[in-house]
Amino acid sequence: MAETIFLDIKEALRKGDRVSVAELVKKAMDSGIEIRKIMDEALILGMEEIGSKFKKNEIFIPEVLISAKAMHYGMAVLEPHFVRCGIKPIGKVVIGTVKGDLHDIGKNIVSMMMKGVCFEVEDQGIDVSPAKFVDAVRKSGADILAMSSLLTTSMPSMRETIKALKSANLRDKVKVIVGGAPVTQDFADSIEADAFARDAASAVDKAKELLKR
Ligand code: B12
Repeated sequence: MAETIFLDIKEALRKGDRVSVAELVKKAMDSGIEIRKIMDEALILGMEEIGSKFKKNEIFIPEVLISAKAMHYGMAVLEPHFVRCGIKPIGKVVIGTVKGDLHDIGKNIVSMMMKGVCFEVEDQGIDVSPAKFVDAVRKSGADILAMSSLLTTSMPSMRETIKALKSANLRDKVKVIVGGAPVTQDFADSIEADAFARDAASAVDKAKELLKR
C-alpha cells in the first residue's frame, strides 16, 4: 500500500503536478502511513531522483522548478501535523539559505522539523546576506543560527556570516549550525561552526544538543 502511494507521489512530483502531490500526501496520511515515512520515502527520495535526472541533463531548470513547487505543496500538507507544541518554545532558531543561493527545499524541511520539536523558528528565506543574518540574530536573541547552502559557490557566505557575527560581538551569544548537500563536517570545522548535520532529523538532534552547551 505505502509503496504504491509513494510511487504515485514520486511520479506526480516528477510531473510537477502539485494538486496530485498534495492529494496523494493527504491520502497517504489518511491511510495511516507515518508522516516521517511520507516525507523521507516519497517526497525527499522523489526530489533526489529529480536531482539525479537534473545532473544527467535529462531534465532542466524549468522542470526542476515546477517539481520544487509541487514539493512545497506536499510539505504544506504535512507541516501542521509535525507541530504539536505547548506555549513555551524550547529555544529560538534563525534559519536561512545563504547569499547567492536560492535553494530552499532542504532548509524548509529543517525549519519544519525544528518547529516540530517546538523550537520557535524565524525563517529569513533565501539569498540571505551576512548582514541580514546578523540583524536577525541580534533582534531575535536567537539561541541558534542555522544556515543552509546547496552550492559550492555559496558556501563561503557561511564563513562570511560567522565573521560578521564576530564583528558584531554576537558570536558567543549564538550557536551556529550549518548544512546542505555540499557542506561537510570538515567545512563546518574550518569555519568554526558549532555543528553540522547531514539531514533534517540529525539537524534537530544537534540543535537540541547545542542548547545544552
Ligand atoms: C531543486 C534544485 C534546484 C531548484 C531550487 C528550487 C528550490 N525552491 O529550492 C532550482 C531550479 C531553482 C535550482 C537552481 C540552480 N541549481 Co539546483 N538543484 C536542485 C536539486 C535538483 C535538488 C535540491 C533539493 O531540493 N534537494 C532535496 C532536499 C530535501 O535536500 P537538501 O537540500 O540537500 O536538504 C537536506 C540536507 O542537505 C539537510 N540540510 C539542508 N539545509 C540544511 C541546513 C542546516 C542548518 C542543516 C543542519 C541541514 C540542512 O537537510 C535537508 C533535509 O534532509 C539539486 C540536486 C541535488 N541532488 O541536491 C540541484 C543542485 C543543488 N543545483 C545545482 C546548480 C548548479 C544550480 C544552478 C546554478 C543551475 C544553473 N545553471 O542555473 C541554479 C542556482 C540558483 C541559485 N542561485 O541558487 C547543483 C549544485 C552544484 C554545486 N555543488 O554547487 C546541484 C547539486 C545539481 C547538480 N548536480 O549539478 N536548483
